Amino acid sequence: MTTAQVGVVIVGAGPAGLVLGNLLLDRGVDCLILERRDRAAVEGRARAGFLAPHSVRILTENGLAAGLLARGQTHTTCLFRSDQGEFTLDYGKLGLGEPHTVYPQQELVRDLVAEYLRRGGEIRFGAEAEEVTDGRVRMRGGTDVTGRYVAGCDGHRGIGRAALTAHGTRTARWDHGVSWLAVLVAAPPSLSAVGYALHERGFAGHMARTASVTRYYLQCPRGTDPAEWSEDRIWTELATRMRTAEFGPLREGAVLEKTLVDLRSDVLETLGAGRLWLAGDSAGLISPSAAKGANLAILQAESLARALEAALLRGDGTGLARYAGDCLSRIWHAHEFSQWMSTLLHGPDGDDDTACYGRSLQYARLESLRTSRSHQDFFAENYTGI
Ligand code: RFL
Repeated sequence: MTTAQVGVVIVGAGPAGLVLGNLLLDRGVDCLILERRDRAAVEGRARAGFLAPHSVRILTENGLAAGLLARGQTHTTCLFRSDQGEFTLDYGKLGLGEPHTVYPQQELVRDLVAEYLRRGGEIRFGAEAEEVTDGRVRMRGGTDVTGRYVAGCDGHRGIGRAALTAHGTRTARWDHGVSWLAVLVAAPPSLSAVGYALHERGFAGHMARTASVTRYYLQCPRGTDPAEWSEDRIWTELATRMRTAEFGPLREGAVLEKTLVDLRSDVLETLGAGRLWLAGDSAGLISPSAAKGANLAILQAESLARALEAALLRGDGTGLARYAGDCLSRIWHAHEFSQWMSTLLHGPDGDDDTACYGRSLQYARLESLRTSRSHQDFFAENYTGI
C-alpha cells in the first residue's frame, strides 16, 4: 500500500529531522516525519547539552529558541585538572569571544516536536522505515511512503546512510580506541564550568546540564559492561580522577542513567544524490570529545532546508548540488578539532616507550593550553565554533 506523495519524507525525529521539518514547514514545503520510537522515548533521550552560538542563531532566527533562551544557561569557562594542578580557560573572552548555551537535548527535542505540530506538521511515531529507494520509503508492516525527496535524519545506523553506502559511497572512519561510561546523575553541577580531568587511570569529565542534573564521563576499556559500575564505584572513581582530595568534593546524587559510548568518528564522502539527502549523525558520526554532533546536525538541517525549498518551490537544484561540499568542509573542520581534543583528553594505554612518548605529548599540549595565548585562542575559536 502507498500513501500520497509529500514534498519531503524525513526519516528520524532527532535534532536534524525536527529542525529540518520545522524549517520546511515555515518555508511552505509539505513534509512528513517518520520516527520508529514512541513520542515519550524521543522526548526523554538525554544526550547533548552544549549548543554552539551558530546553533542558537539558527534556532532563534527560525522561531525555535523560546525554550532555550528562557531556560538555557550561558557557559563561558572550562577547567582542566591533572597532576600538574588546575587551570580555568575563560573561552568567552578568547578567540571569537563566544559562549555556549547549555540546554539538554531532550528539552530541545520536546520544543521542536511541539513547534512542528503547532505549525501543522505530521509526525508518525512508532513508524520504522526499513528501506529507501528512489523517493519511496518502505515501512515495517508493509506500507510505502513516497516523497519527491527523502531526508535521512535517522542517525548513524539509519537506512538513509545504508542506502547511500550500498551504492558505493565511501565512509572515512576513525576508531579512537576508547570508550566513555556516560553517567547522568540527579545532582547539581559540582563545578561552575565544564571540567576535564586527565589522570593516569583515564579521563574523567564533568558537564553541567541543569540546576539539578549533571553529566559525568569516565574513560573505560572498550567492551565494559555498565552493570559492572555500581553507584559507589562511579563516585569513588570520579573522586579519584577529579582529584577531589585536592580540589574539593563532588555533589553526589542518584545515578539516573549509565551507558557506554564507544568513541568512533566517521564521515560519508558525499551527503546524498538524486532524491535522497542526509543530515546529522547519518551523514557523519563525531565522537563526543568536543560536543559537536548536535551542532553539526542543526547546521546541516538549515542548509538542507534551504536547498530543498529551492528545488521544490523554484525548480532550482543548485543548492542541493552544493549541499554536500558546503557541509563537508564544516564537518571536517569539526572533526579535526574533535580529534585534537581526543588526543588531549586520552593518554595512551600501557607503560612502554611509545605510551610514555604519547603521554608526554599529551601533557605538553595541556601546558601549551595553560600558558600560550595563541593556543588558547585556537581552542576557544574551535570549541564554540562550528
Ligand atoms: P539522532 O538524535 O540519533 O536521531 C535519529 C532519530 O532517527 C530515528 N530512527 C528511525 N526512525 C524511523 N525509521 C528508522 N529506520 C530509524 N532509525 C533511526 C531514531 O529513533 C532517532 O530518533 O540523530 P540526529 O538528529 O542526527 O542528532 C544527532 C545528535 O543526537 C548527536 O550528534 C548528539 O547527541 C551528539 N552529542 C553531543 N552533541 C553536541 O553537539 N553537544 C553535546 O554536548 C553532545 N553531547 C552527544 C553528547 C552524544 C552522546 N552520545 C550518547 C553518543 C553526549 C553523549 C553521551
